Amino acid sequence: MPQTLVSLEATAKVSSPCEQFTQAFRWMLFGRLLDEKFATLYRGGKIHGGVFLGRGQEAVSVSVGMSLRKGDVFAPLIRDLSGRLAFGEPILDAVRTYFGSSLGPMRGRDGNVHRGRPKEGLVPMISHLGAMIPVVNGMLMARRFQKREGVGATCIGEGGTSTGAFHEALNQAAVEKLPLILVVANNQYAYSTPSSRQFACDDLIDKAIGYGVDGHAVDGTDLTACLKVIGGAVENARNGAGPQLIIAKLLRLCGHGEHDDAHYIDPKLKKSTLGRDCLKVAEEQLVKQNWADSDLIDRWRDEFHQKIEEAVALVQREPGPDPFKENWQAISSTHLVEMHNGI
Ligand SMILES: Cc1ncc(C[n+]2csc(CCOP(=O)(O)OP(=O)(O)O)c2C)c(N)n1
Repeated sequence: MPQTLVSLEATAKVSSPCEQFTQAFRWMLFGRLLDEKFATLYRGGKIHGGVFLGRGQEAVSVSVGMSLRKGDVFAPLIRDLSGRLAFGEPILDAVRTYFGSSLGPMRGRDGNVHRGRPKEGLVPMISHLGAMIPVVNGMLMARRFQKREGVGATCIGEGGTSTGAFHEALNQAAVEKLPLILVVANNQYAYSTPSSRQFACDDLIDKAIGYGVDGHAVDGTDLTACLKVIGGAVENARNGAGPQLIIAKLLRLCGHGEHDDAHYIDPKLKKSTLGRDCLKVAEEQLVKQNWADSDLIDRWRDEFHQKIEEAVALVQREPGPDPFKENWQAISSTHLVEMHNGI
């Protein structure tokens, strides 16, 4: 396997604001371009099943992935391709899963986003609607019993906050003072349901008071703010402050999935500050600060396009799963049991 395809670069922790911002922008750009490739392949009939994009949510997602360390837990949702990459997921895991390659982490059994590397703290997704919060709680409780360190982060949409799983798990995390970072991307729509039909409090951040946890509001279109607020919340959880609820406001800049044309999104919202594209905002900041110029950004774009094309070309030649040789019973599959050892 070409080494360049393992991952973009080491998730080394960076110190200066310039280094941190630049690295975050590169992950955002890489995630955006990979998402766009999946959308193109889907439209060309090359990917079966759903394709779900994180367009407009990359600043939030990358800030979560970059704030975590080795030994932490990350349970990403469907819009977190950028955050997965920043956390250290190899690009090939994403491409192999979408193409159903038997060499992928789910061995061709999943069509899109329910992949992970549990041993490395990257939890395979069960559902978008609250199910991952109790899973992260359980992993954090296990770590506590084993006297191991580490925090756990997961993301959810504002629609997911209406579920029982969200309520039960956030309440449990609060009572147990777990180092849970729960990031809500309030992208204004749960599929086609607007947030006015989702919750009746003035702002979702008010829920932090009800659960007795720290709450942080952030502009999800502003990378600088996301790095600061999400990074700060992760450090709070690491230092024993208990669960951290973050509400990031933004707008979903795509359909729920690529099968959805998002015709229902209010045009006024698209023109508002919520509708800003976080990638464009970050690019403008990068240039304004003299941390990069448009030539350098174009070179990064070319570099990522090349990595993506190489990965797609490689995976297209890989075989799908052979049902005569596979043991596909989830509970008894040795592969999955092995993957879960040591959590
Ligand atoms: C029980 C259940 N009902 C419906 C769905 C289909 N579904 C998946 S995600 C979703 C909307 C989620 O909205 P939100 O939580 O706001 O997240 P977003 O998609 O905006 O990121 C729906 C209706 C599902 N997966 N499970």
